Amino acid sequence: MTLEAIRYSKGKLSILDQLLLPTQTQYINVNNTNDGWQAIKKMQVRGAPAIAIVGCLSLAVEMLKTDITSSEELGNFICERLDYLVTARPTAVNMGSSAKHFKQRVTTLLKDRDLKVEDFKMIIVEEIEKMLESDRSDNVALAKYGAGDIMERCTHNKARVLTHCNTGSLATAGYGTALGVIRALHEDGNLDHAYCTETRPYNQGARLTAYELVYEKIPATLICDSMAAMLMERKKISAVVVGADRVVANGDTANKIGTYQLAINAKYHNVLFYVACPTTSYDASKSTGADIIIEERPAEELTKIQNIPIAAPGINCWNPAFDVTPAELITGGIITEHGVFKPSELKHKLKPFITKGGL
Ligand code: RI2
Repeated sequence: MTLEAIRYSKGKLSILDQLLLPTQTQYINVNNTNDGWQAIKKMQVRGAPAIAIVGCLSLAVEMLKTDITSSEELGNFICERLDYLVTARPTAVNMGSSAKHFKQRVTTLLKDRDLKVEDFKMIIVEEIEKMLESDRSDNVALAKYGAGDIMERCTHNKARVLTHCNTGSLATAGYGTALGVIRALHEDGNLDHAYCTETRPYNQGARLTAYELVYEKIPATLICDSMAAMLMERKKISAVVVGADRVVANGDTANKIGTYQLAINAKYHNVLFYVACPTTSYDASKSTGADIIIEERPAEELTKIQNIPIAAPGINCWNPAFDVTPAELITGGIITEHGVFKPSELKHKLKPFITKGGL
């Protein structure tokens, strides 16, 4: 059985509270978009694809409870709730793209004067529900491409891979992106060892990725973020594979803080550096990483762990949650469900798969 971050059956949504992992496994109900917004903001659910899926499913759950009788009113309600959900966290593109896509669907469906309000509602709800399965199958396809490329290009018989943050079943609808690549290498008997960083300040690596690796019985070792250069120098790492919160047109990539320094380290040590990016995490509307808004989170995430103070009281803190890795450092390539591409070819290669609505 694989880990399930998101549980959904028609009109019922619950999520694994990721703030309590790894010590407690507790699901919480998400009954409406207010609950969805809170869960995303507090990071009870996190990871770029999972944020959009839970946000949209929270809307589906709420829609199924509404008794709005006019299509115009329902359309306004959907659009207003989508705009609200986008405000929870700014850096990952996925919720924003989903909102754009479903708002465009609302506009299109409202043009059909014969469409009954109940049918309008069910079309949107069912399209949202499909996000779960398509995210999972995209991740499986992406992981196979990534594992294949690493084995073709690495000089070792089996790969030793370093990853950062959490990009597994807990960050997605299932299988994972960068962690999916590690999973695929392992399933094919091609993984020598996986290394995961702690991922300070919020420890998604130590709490979540390490949990998934142990759960899946994948041979793995945890390191502090500050050990990455030493690891690359001493442990014959074949590749670094990380996820993405937003990859823009030129290939610049926003991902968890600390990704940029891993890419610099990888370049220095001649280690292939890959970004796993399902098309839903690609943003063609922004040209370079300078256009990406970087979320800054509360100082307490640095100064406390599980509410226990670990820093000198009164010290100033800066807590950007993400950094931008320049495309030129992505030496392995950008792994998508359609293949592995150089950052410079991404725009052209993904063009056929991007619809106007953003998904
Ligand atoms: P995929 C996470 O951010 C990390 O940046 C991680 O790389 C990404 O989301 C996972 O999403 P946070 O939400 O890479 O934990 O799987 O702040 O797309």
